[in-house]
Amino acid sequence: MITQAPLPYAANALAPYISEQTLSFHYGKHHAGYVRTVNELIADTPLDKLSLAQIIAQTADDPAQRKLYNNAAQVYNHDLYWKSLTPTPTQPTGALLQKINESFGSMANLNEQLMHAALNQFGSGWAWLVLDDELNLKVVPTSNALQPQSLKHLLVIDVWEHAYYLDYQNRRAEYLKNLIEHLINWDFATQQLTKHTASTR
Ligand code: MN3
Repeated sequence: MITQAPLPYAANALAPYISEQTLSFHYGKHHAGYVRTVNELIADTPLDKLSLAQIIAQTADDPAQRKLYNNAAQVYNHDLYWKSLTPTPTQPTGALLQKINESFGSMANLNEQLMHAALNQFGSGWAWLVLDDELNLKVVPTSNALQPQSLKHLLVIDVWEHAYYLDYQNRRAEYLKNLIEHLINWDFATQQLTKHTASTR
């Protein structure tokens, strides 16, 4: 059995950029629904003893387990999305800022790539900041529940309509601009960078 990680802030903490209503539905209905479906699918099977990461790894390449993979990946993706946001403004500094400048040339270029990947994702999906095999930062879009090949995730942006439709209707660009300018948790991205670079030594 898996459990839903708590929201790292109050449901009204990201307003006015993401409303309490959006966050309540998103966490309490959408995210919770994925958790419930995973638990229904693994109940009374050997998978019930595994962690969420193990369930994702074991089902990723198995077409017969597509429904379980999709729901399990969505549980992980949302956990990462909540942690990728914060009501307290942060800026990249130190090793992260250096890495951003090496990989993208500037913060402005990174933000532009995040915007481009998220805005141009056709239909539902995610825009990720990850470390590639050479430990360069990369922006990667994925469709629906899919995760990037790299498991070294720094942060992720939800571009499913349920993430913004109550607040912005069809204006995905406005949601993304507000999120990128005001809500990204660069301190969390720094923690992730430290974790992922330490584990390869
Ligand atoms: Mn979502």
